[in-house]
Amino acid sequence: MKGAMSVLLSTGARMPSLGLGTWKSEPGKVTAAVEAALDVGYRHLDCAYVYQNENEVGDAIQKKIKEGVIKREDLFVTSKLWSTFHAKSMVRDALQKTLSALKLDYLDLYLIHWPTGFKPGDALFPCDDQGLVYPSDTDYLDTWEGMEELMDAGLVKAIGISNFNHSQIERLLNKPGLKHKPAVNQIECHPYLTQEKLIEYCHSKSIAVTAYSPLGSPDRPWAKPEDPSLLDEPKIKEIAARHNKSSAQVLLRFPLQRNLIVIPKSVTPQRIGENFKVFDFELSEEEMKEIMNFSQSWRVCALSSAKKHKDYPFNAEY
Ligand code: NAP
Ligand code: SBI
Repeated sequence: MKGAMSVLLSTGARMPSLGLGTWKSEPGKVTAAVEAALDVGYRHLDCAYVYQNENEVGDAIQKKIKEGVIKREDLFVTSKLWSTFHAKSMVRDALQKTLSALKLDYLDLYLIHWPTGFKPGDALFPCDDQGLVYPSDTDYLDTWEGMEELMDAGLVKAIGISNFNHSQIERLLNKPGLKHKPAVNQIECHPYLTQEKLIEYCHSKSIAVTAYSPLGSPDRPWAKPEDPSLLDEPKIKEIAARHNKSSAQVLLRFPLQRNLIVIPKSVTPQRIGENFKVFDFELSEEEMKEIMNFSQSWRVCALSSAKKHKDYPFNAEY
């Protein structure tokens, strides 16, 4: 099998192009899933405080370091600052919670999970009776200063953003006194939401792009029977059969050939193995175009409860 791929970040570090997603991975299943992933060669884990399973992810990392399967320095661990911790004064404590749950002394990448700050407190989505989130009065430019301090303290090797649109990134890049540029923007990206303009903009600014929900997130809690399903698309199945691969493998190869990083989630050991076998085949230019043609601006993660927030990212075209 050909070796796994990586992307060079603006910090000079390399980020493995394929990582294991952990949103919705139940605490009772995620330790075994991460162990299985590390055993078959994954070296990149995508975590977040809001997933409420970082402690169990950390158990697996510890176990595999103790067993000698991996060394900390060979692993790339990402986590994300949740929206209730956007006040600059809260950023360091939020990171410390994540580091102690993961049982690590640094992260490879820490992202602002959403540009939208929410009211601080125990509720992760503090909502009114209409279901709309209570915003905080924070500005993500101040949050960014808190992130920069983590870099300077050596607690994180790189900082980045997630779910930021083009104008929000531009505003961040133009921030007076900016000390560290975002290394990565993590965004939803799959054949129903191909994100050409945002990806081109990020790459033009040397910001690497991670594609989330690459399989269309079939286990998203708000899935409806009438929603489109990437894994069931006949054309994807046809391309997969041509290469003797599964539809999931085609959906993962697609972003890799666009120089993206991709983070499929699974808690099923067989699928975890299958999803890693994507470095030994190539989609033709024609097939890439065919897959790109599925584009229909369909989002898994619209964060609709925050659509009235001043920093809601998805009202803009890109
Ligand atoms: P996804 O990776 O597109 O899909 C996960 C679903 O696909 C699970 O139901 C999984 O089932 C199934 N699956 C995995 N491999 C499969 C295979 N080979 N064949 C058939 N089914 C397969 O969805 P996602 O979890 O939304 O996105 C991936 C990761 O991106 C997340 O876990 C998270 O780390 C990150 N993310 C970030 C954000 C953000 O705001 N930054 C938002 C969404 C996601 P089983 O687990 O049952 O095997
Ligand atoms: C959660 F833990 C709960 C809800 C939720 O909805 C939006 C999408 C999201 C997120 O913010 N990041 C994810 O990976 N999924 C999420 C996570």
